[in-house]
Amino acid sequence: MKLTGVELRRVSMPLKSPFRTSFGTQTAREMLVLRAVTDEAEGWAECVALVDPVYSPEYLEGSVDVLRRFLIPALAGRDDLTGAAVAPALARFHGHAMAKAALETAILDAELVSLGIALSRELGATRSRVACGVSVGIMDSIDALLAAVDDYVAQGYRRIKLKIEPGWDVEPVRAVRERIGDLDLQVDANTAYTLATADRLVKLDAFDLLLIEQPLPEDDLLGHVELAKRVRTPICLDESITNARTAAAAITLGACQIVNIKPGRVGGYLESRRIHDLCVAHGIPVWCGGMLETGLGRAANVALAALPGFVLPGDTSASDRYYETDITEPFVLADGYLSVPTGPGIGVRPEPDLLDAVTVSTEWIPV
Ligand code: OSB
Ligand code: MG
Repeated sequence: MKLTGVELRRVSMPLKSPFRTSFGTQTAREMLVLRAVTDEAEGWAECVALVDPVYSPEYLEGSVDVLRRFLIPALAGRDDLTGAAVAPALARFHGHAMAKAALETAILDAELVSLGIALSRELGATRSRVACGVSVGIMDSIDALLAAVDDYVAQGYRRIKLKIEPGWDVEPVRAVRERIGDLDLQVDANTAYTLATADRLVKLDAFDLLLIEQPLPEDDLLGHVELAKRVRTPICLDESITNARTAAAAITLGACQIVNIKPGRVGGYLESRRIHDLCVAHGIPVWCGGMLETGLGRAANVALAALPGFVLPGDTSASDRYYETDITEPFVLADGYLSVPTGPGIGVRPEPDLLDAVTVSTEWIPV
């Protein structure tokens, strides 16, 4: 396969409701959509970097720059391009996992479309549908939180994840646990705690949570080892797990008992599969994280979440959790599950009119 060029689109999609985490509030999802044009087929992907570098060091305009200036040009002049060849070709550039993941996914999609193979099959999926959870943001009041949770429970979500930060933790978790009975419940701190404020996390042991996600800063693996001795609730890492090597280190040190695999954060679906395989070998449960994806990223995440080691429900919510109108055929929850796409590649395509309606700017990068 030979790459002709990549179209980068900046897209802005209003969120149905503001999403507040310990690092900020999002009211719209602005992201990049990539269309890779090859001599065989076109491939699509989204880059999940946020506008500001507040979740990880990457940010949208940084992704545009590194794609245009370094990553896309590194794929020029080869006629044997495959999805698997992308990461080695980009390896000399440090960081920028989300930009690399988007480029790899778009090329892999083009390759699999040309071969007529579904991404789920290529990755080794063993299920045709995946159980879904929902990530619920920090709210202005417990009443508002309970109303949102009631609504998600009524829609059939199989587990609830609450965003927490110091001051929004024990009380909301207690209130939601009382409200939902024994439905699976977990929390995500997005690095908002330190060992000094960890007493609040010890109190969460009373609420039978599945896990506490990323309580401490991303580079504080030893802090998580220490915290794991103080809390009974299993610790799950998100931000800290940047590739299979850091996953192996975290597991070996005892910094986590569960891993969130988020394809953008780790550089793509092929690295995600390596982390999955490593975790299965160590008996570590995994689940698929999310970055408020459109239908493009959701399709690929659902394919990944269908691998056998994904034993916990993911943040793979239905399109209407996020958007009034998705840019693909919407993903619809059925009995708390989403179906794994069966078409070739990621299995979905943007609807041209819907994509155009949310496109802010378009740039063609020839190679
Ligand atoms: O930490 O998992 C996170 C969204 C944006 C950035 C980071 C995170 C999240 C979520 C939402 O929790 C997951 C989703 O529903 O896509
Ligand atoms: Mg998280």
